[in-house]
Amino acid sequence: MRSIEGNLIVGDARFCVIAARFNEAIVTRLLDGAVDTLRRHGADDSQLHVVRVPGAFELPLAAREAARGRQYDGIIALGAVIRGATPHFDYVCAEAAGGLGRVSTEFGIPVAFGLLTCDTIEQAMERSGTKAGNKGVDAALAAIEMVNLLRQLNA
Ligand code: INI
Repeated sequence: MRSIEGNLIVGDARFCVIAARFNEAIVTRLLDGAVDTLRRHGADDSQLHVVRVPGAFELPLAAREAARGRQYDGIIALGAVIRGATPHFDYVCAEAAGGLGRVSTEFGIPVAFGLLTCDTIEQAMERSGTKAGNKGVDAALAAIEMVNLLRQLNA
């Protein structure tokens, strides 16, 4: 049996990190985690572009344009959607998740889903660098692994 999996070495891969500005205090922690992870796995600053968008709803369009240009090997989408008193949360989450998934499959490029979808700010804090880890770190690791997996699958 041959097992194929991506390693966690950045090598010459280029990454676009797209981060929402909404819930800035949380997203900054995700962004710091993602950038730190990419650097620790070998990326230098010439291999990293950070793009800011207003909110999670805008992540798919920015990801689509980043993918269309073919200058990146992987995309990491970061944001935090926190439930309020209306159904707004559900619309933003559905658009972001569905849209990012479609960009990934349509363009054949890894788009890591670093979007927190939480009921409370406390849950978001826990998942952005405190007791439940950092979803930005996880997303960056997933992107590196998938870039390397695709390189093997397409070799
Ligand atoms: N955007 C977020 O990233 N997180 C949220 O929690 C959020 N809420 O709750 O409203 C949010 N809304 C803004 C949305 O993503 C768009 O930027 C806005 O609707 C303009 O298109």
